[in-house]
Amino acid sequence: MLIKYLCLYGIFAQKSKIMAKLTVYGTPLSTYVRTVRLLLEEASVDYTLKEIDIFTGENQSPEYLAKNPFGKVPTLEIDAEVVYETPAITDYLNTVFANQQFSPSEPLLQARMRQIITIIDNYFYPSAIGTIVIQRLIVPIRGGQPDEDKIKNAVAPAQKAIQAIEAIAVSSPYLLGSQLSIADFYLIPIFIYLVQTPEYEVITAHTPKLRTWWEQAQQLESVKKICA
Ligand SMILES: N[C@@H](CCC(=O)N[C@@H](CS)C(=O)NCC(=O)O)C(=O)O
Repeated sequence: MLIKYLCLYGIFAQKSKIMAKLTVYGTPLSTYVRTVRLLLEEASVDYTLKEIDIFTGENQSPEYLAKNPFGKVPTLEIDAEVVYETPAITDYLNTVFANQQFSPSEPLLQARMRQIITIIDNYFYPSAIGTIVIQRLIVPIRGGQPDEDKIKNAVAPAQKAIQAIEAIAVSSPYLLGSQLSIADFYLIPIFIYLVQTPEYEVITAHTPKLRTWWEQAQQLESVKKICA
């Protein structure tokens, strides 16, 4: 009976994988959009990317706000259903299209994955991307001067966050061991930008495991394709 159920589930999952029409709305440069696209790429799932340019305010258009009231990217459309917030999108895709392969089955490792994602969301992204990367890489492109005080104040929180991740990550070769997980898909897009800033060296000075992890992670074909 169980085998029959599993077979039927497998057929259903396979069918929905073939039949569902997936659309990712977002800016290709966004780290969160890249998190979702890395998962889709690693799972070999077909999808359409509809560009929403956060730099021109397209994310605040009435059409986009009707899909995502917070005006953030990414948003995922599955046929007529809309899902926003990256943790919900990645959980859904991992379950329906990847047979949970991007989430460790061992409970403690699963907790570690959630911890890393939450540390990134709450502490690492705001300091590393929200301040350092924006000030160092985006502000000058738009003709402005980086705010050195803001950058200076963001280094310690970024360091604290990355050291907390170092303390709980396995990092051989991926954050939670031998298999890529959603945590890798979160951290890779941030490192892509952070390494381009002079602050990278000091922020990662005490995270040797993550520096080694990064050497490996940046070699992935999916990373070369999505984060180029
Ligand atoms: N909580 C959201 C955060 C997404 C987010 O912050 N996306 C950024 C781009 S990386 C964004 O939409 N920024 C545009 C804005 O804030 O106006 C999620 O998990 O999806």
